[in-house]
Amino acid sequence: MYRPGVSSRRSFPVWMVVLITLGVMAILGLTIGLLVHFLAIERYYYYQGSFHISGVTYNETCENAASQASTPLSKDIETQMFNAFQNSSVYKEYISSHIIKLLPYANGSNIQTQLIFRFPPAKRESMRTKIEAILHQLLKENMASWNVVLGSIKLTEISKTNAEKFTNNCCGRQLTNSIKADNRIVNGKRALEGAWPWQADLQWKGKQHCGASLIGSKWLLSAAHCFAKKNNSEDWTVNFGTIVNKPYLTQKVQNIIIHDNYSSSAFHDDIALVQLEKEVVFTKYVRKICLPEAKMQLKENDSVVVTGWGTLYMNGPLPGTLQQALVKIIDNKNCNAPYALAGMVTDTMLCAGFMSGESDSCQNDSGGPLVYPDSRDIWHLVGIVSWGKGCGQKNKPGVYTRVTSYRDWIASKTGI
Ligand code: 4AZ
Repeated sequence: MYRPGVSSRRSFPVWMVVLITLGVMAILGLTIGLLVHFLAIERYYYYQGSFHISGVTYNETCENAASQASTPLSKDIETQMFNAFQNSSVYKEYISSHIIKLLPYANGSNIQTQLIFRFPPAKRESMRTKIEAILHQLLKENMASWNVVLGSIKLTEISKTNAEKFTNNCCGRQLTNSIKADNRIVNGKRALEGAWPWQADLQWKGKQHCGASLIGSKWLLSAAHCFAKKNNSEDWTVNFGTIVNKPYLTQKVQNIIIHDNYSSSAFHDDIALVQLEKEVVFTKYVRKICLPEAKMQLKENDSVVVTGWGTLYMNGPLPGTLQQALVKIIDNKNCNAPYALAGMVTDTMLCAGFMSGESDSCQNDSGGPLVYPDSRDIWHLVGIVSWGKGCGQKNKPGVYTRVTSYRDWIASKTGI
């Protein structure tokens, strides 16, 4: 039967057309988005590069301090690698390259490096080929000076987690982007997160009392005078992180080892070890500092950095956020001048600061680190904040326990 107004052709209601269109657009959008995300958006790629050298046998991982013997070779390789990538067609994608290990290998050593690049996933294969070619060329050019075994080069992509684990377990490495981004202690400046990841806050009965440095997963180095009349492990907690009231990590103390010859009157042997109840898991914000070799020597005017949550001036307020100050090494002879510390500084102490005053450590910085970067920017613990005549006073630089003098003592108690 004919019914006017009713078409024999079936049509969809308007709402359904709109819904279907929206659905198709959403699926299209999602597909394009995912394609862009996976193929065009840049992400970080981590590689482990290795090659052999003949002649010299090194045995070190970055978990321990680089020895002075291998530093020139590592520095040379790192500099040349940096230049090679900076001056290559992949300079825009290049982020960093470092030596991680030098291990014994058949009459020589196996050199392991870590390389970081940033590029879109679509370039993965071509980048790999280019990186390999640049490394190959670099090693060929330096074959004679480094004794490279050509043909031993290997490049493996590794996961971000594994790459970070390598660096986190190294000693003396700052979080890379914490270094330049921003620029008390006395006349210091606020430290960025991850800049001094070995710095610990020693709290006695819940109050900020001293500083300390993480030297192993279970060990901290601090000053003996922090524990004078306060040597009950249970009263102490160890915090990590830059803000006193917002620690990343809190650890309990198992044992405190104070140097047997510590004398409170003369501040001799002002050094102590703090053993943690549980091992610290290293992260980019909690890492250990390298210990210097006993024979390492610092010169007058060498730049070092002291960090801590100590007072901003004598009997002044506490800052709450970790402070850092650049100070200069002052030779013991100059430091002991009659107008300065007049013979009170012994061989097992070192002076750092400025004769003019300026920056200095102060109360509650005690036990904290005085650190020195080697030529590769790997930081070493050279001093422990110990004592001073006031803070930031003219001709009265800060006095630190000289860590190189206690290298054997530390090894005998900790095995580090
Ligand atoms: C202190 O009282 C203290 N200027 C620590 C370091 C310095 C002075 C005093 C060095 O713990």
